[in-house]
Amino acid sequence: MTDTTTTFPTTAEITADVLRALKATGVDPDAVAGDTEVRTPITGDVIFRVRTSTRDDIDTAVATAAEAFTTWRDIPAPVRGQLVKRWGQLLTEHKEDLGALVTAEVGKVTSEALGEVQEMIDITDLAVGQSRQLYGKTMPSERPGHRLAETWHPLGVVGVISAFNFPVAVYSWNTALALICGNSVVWKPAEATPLTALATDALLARAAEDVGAPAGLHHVVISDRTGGEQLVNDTRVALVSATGSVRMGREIAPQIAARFGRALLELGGNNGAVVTASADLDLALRGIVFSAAGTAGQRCTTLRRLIVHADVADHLVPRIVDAYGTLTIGAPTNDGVLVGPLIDRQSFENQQAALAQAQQEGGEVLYGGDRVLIDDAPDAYYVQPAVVQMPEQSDVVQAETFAPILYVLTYQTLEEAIALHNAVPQGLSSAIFTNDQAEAETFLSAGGSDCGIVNVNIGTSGAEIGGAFGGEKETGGGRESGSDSWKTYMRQATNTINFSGELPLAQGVKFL
Ligand code: UN1
Repeated sequence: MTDTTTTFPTTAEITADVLRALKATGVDPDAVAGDTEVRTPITGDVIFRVRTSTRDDIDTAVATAAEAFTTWRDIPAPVRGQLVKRWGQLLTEHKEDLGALVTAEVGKVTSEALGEVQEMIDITDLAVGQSRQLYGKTMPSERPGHRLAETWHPLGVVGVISAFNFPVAVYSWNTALALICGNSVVWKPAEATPLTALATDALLARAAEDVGAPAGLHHVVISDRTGGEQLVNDTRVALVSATGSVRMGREIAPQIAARFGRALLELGGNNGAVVTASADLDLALRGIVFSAAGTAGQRCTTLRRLIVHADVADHLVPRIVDAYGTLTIGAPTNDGVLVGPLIDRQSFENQQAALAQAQQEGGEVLYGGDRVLIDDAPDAYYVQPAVVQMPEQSDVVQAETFAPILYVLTYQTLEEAIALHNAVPQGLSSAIFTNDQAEAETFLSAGGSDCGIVNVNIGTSGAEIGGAFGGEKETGGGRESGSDSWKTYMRQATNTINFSGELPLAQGVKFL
């Protein structure tokens, strides 16, 4: 339903709040002003004009980062952790400022915007601890008086290309770990979110100053795709960590491979949840609605495919439709609103095209899909999240449409459900709702879900930072955030140390 209880913010009010948040985080708006329009999806209007980086600016950023790396790599990792610790403190202090910028540029509802900043704070905590745990193994040597070990060293300059939908959290996953591992970072944020990026970088700059970190360790470059391409093709950028579409991944992966650079790709998701006949449907309902309609369907972990047992579909699906009817759609700054705007008109058009295609392929729209026109904001794109019953797997279900559409498919056997679930090209996140341990374990097993994230009795979105985040198949195979993702930002060296005074050769080889 449309939010009619509160007044809609004006573009002038949003702009004033953005300027306030920029200043509070240490960004001088005049110093970053330029010609490129920044719009808020809340009203669709321009809130700022930002200066974009030139080719030379980006070249200088990489050169300076490469130079800073040569100092930073020799600073002990736990001391490097102090930079990230200070950054985390500043992020905590400025949680609301950054949250306001996320809401203004992305249109996330306040609670989700603050959640995104919390995710940044969480990863800084993890990275500080990790800075004392860059473990290498020691292995027994086959030769007497020898020791085998491994050491982990930083890579150099890490290029981070981030997407609009998580404008700062995913960047922070990369940067917090890259920095404690001894790398420097050049960041190309999404075109839609330069201001959130500038504020985040300003807080990192302050942290660097406070702890006396070397200058030039981190840079943000404001650019369109050409800036990203420049980082991708710069041989000084040792690792490119890129979040975006499969199409982008297909373009950049071969370019990075051609120069033997490293890539960490987090591309599309087309996430599914299986609901079995044994599931707690109350719990499933809440998990499904948050994952499918939350963030207006614009998470890479958004639930897009519901695979429900035929025996419970008639109990569950009407309840999802009813719950969708209660979701308040409107200005993300207003209390009680759960569904904010889509990022732009193109997203809306993509949603409409997918719904039309779904209907051509035999789908029936059970709920939503209409634009919610707001009188005060004719250039903003608010939509009702849609639920579409599909007769079977079809082309539209195979594609990720970055808007809130939940396709519903039914099944009879768990084997059939798993086959349906895995029959898409993407492999990011997945879930099963069940109270049957054997069903859960089957979904978690090697022959179960083929995704990088496999959940039980929880939706597909909203992962914690402690686990590794990423996916298989067209999702690109990268892993970010927790667990041992830190290794992606380092290179491994194997050491054989001989203290025997002899020179026995391995494998019993005799020579000289
Ligand atoms: C993304 O959409 O790119 O698991 C990241 C989640 C969030 C991160 C999403 N913690 O939904």
